[in-house]
Amino acid sequence: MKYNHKKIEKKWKEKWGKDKLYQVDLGEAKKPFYNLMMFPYPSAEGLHVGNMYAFVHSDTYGRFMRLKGYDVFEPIGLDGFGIHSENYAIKIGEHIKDVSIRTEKNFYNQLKMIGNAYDWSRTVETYKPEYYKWTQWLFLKMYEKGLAYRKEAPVNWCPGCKTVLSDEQVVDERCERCGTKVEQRQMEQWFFKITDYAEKLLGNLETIDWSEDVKLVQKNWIGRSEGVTIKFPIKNSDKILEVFTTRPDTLDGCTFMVVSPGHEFADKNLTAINPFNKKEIPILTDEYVLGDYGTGAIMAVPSHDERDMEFAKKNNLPIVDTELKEDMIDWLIEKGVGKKVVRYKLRDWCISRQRYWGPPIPMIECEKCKWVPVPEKDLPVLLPEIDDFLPDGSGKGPLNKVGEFVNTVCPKCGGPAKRETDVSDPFVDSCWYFMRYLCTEFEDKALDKKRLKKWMPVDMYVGGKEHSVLHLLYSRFVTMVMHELGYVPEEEPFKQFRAHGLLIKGGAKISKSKGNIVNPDDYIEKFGADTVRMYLMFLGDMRQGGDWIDEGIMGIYRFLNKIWKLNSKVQNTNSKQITNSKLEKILHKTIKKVTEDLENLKFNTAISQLMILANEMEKEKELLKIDYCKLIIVLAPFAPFITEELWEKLGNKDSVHNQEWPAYDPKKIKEEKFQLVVQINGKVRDTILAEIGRSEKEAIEIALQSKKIQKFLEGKQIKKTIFIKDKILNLVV
Ligand code: ANZ
Ligand code: ZN
Repeated sequence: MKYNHKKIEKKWKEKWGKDKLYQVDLGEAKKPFYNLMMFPYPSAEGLHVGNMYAFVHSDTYGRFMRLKGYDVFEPIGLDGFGIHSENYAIKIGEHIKDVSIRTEKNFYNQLKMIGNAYDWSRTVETYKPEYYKWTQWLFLKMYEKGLAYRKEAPVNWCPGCKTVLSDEQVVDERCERCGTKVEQRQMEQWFFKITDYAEKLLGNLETIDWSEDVKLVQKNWIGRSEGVTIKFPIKNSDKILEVFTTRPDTLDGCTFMVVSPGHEFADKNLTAINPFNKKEIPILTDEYVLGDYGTGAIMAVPSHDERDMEFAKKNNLPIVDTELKEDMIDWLIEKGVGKKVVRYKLRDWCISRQRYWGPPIPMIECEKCKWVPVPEKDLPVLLPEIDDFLPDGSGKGPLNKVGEFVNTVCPKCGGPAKRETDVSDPFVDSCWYFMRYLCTEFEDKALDKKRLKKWMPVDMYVGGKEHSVLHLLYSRFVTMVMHELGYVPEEEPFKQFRAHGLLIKGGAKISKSKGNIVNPDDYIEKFGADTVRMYLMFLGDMRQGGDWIDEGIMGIYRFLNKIWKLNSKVQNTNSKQITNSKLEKILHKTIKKVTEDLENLKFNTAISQLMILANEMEKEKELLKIDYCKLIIVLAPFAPFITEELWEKLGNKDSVHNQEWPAYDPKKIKEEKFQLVVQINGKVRDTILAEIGRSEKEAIEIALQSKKIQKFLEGKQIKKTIFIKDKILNLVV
């Protein structure tokens, strides 16, 4: 029978579903292993092959851990709320609600096709009320803890998406979503106080096993800086202007001061006094000084600082050299004008979005009581169904146009009040989803402490590094807060995180605009999911990414056909069992290599080794069933469908995915060469590298070719030889 991937994959998809093969009893599991992959956000009709790239690596790892005896929990869901999905719906001119229903079906069908070991009983979709009810609850918890607050501040405004963005969503001054250049607008918004956790977010980086480059990006983003604040008295006043500097030793070179445009001293033409030399210096205003870093004011030292120099030249301000060389800090502290401080670049997380497709922020503004949180019992604050969901750029979200939604009563005093009409940033949805997966059956609470104690932190998380300071930083922050509230056992959500590289095609990023989209469905149809999976993993090291080449997939397809045909070489149990030592060795070497490679997420080299083994087996007339079975098990994480079918054909009743990962015997992986020790009359005269398994006759021939041995034997007769196989040859003369 030929390898018919369509029939096989359909059959097992159904059977696995029926048998609930990949469902884990989260309450009872003995050896929990939480294998997580970043859930996708639908911004098109379906998944592209780049999404699949990350998923199959992660799944193969999870399947490996499963065979190693762990109760592997591998969930999936959809990050369907948010601007990505909404912008797509607007583009194709359909309502986001209809688009979501359709894409959910498509995404889940595709995810089933690729054969990942997902627990389909615990999916999470961020736009379902049963999920976002708890996202709103999370907001309330933040609010109760004083970590959610409102302030007017200059915020990033995207004219394309017509909403504000967080700092993390602005990349090179452009919107991370649509690429439009971001403007600054002064607006009142909701913020999460992530800055309170700056120190912990930085310090804990030492304790987690993450890709180093991702840790470095977080470290720089948090941006710790040690410096001093210095008080400058204002002339003829009891006011002072405080600055933050990392260079107090340049104080004598400070010839003017600059405040940010939002500063209370902005545009006031004040004069300050340099506390070191008592010289009078002007206070100017310019936007090169940031309002929300340090104190929003600087001491300008044009002789040492480039920006200050530029500003001084432009405005004809004095420039003097500095002479202070010693550390000024002690002097400043002694005089009571300076204080050591630590500052962070990290700013609070702006979470308000003037858009439709997100969870309404559960706050109510009462004329009398001001801002009042929606009581927990009234959650969820349902997102009203409206036809006109387009953002209008007014600075208010589309919900502001829905009277029945906006007008409400104050939960505190019962008086007239208005609902907040902004929705929260989609990154609020995704900063805690991995905890909800574990608790989907609890309808009366977001998080179950006992459950989280058993399963958190996530054991292995695989995903893209583009989320280094977005999702990955926010998740750490929120988990820290949930830890303080007693829900999560540890502060850190992800014990291990590994970033994967990008999948490209023909040297370019796969994108619609480049016209090089690879639709995984077509390839799955033609070659099967097993081939697509293995090809994606064979393209290169996961961390580096890979270049998809259409022709390349044939190699993997042929390999799986070879595996299929090997089945016909398997001895029936009646024939004699002869161990083939050469094959046995390659088999054990393969188990060793695949084990170690999978432990290190080196999928591509593991596949190469499996190919070597398959080629060796192909040379044999007959194969021992036990050997072939081992091959099938170690191949199973990579190609779950074909291995399951072959496993059944071998007469097994239980799933191949419930077997035990085979052990290898180190003794069977002996070196192929050895050092032949050649003695003459019991004295070592040479050691020669030789292949193992040489006979006595062959060993003598090898010895006689050695120049050293020839010298000792000159004019002598070999009377006797003593030979220990693969060790010593002693010539008696
Ligand atoms: C005097 C000076 C002399 C400075 C010198 C630097 C070099 P980091 O390391 O990034 O923390 N600064 C302080 N607050 C600022 C703000 N709100 N906006 C813009 N610049 C600000 O840098 C700290 C330095 O950045 C501070 O030290 C201050 O300039 C400037 F030769 O003070 B310095
Ligand atoms: Zn009120």
